[in-house]
Amino acid sequence: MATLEELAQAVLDGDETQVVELTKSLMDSGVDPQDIINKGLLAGMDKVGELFKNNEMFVPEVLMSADALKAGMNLVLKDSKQGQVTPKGTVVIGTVEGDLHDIGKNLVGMMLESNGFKVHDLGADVKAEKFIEAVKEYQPDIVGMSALLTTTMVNMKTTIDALAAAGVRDKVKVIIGGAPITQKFADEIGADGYSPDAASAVELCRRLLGK
Ligand code: B1M
Repeated sequence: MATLEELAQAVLDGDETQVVELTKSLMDSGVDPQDIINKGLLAGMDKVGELFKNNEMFVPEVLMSADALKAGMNLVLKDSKQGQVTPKGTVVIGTVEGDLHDIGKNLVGMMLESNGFKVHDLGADVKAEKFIEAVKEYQPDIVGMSALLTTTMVNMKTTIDALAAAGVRDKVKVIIGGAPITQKFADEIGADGYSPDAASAVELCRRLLGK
């Protein structure tokens, strides 16, 4: 039987085919999807982060690991999404301007979808104007912003200010997250909520909408 350690290693190796095979095998064996995500897929990505930080892994390899991670996540979340009908709420999500990191944001979006939310993903490097357009077009309950860089997290405040200037701030709840983000920062910039990971982002959205 496939193991979670093998899955983590396959993510680290950036071996998408292997990740897909191992994820399927673990799912077929009845392993808890949260364990497949946290102890397999994300455990592998944590190791990638360490090696990247120490200059032992470089951008092309990191991107291969990211693709492999995404392939595995898609399988697990697609499975848990089946059978859902009425959306619990609508969320517009994006990574803020200047920031290309989209893995965590994608994960949050996928977890929200798999828990019954309708998600409009604006992608990465999203300017404030694009968030405003999306709020007007989709009329979401929640706007979610992600940032992974200390240099781009300031654009969360820029976006909140722009939403206010456009007269739509009070129509939505704003939630933020990403590795450098804290509750203190969320309070400082006037966000309605912060969550440290994808699972608690789902809880936060439920709480904010009273669901
Ligand atoms: Co970049 N990078 N990177 N990188 N990268 C970091 C973030 C860094 C910490 C690495 C390091 O030096 N240790 C560092 C930031 C330092 C800082 O600002 N403090 C860094 C840097 C410096 C850079 C560049 C500047 C490097 C360079 O070019 N010199 C450059 C910047 C490019 C840009 O954005 N303009 C860069 C580029 C890249 C790649 C393109 C190679 C790639 C991104 C690929 C992609 O996303 N498509 C990349 C990656 C992969 C990383 C690391 C290794 C992994 C990030 C990741 O995906 N983690 C990262 C090191 C690390 O974090 N250990 C690093 C897995 C992901 C699931 O976690 O995104 O934290 P995370 O998301 C979590 C939570 O934070 C939370 O939930 C998620 C799931 O649990 N969350 C939310 C996230 N968003 C949320 C939103 C919410 C709620 C929760 O509500 C809306």
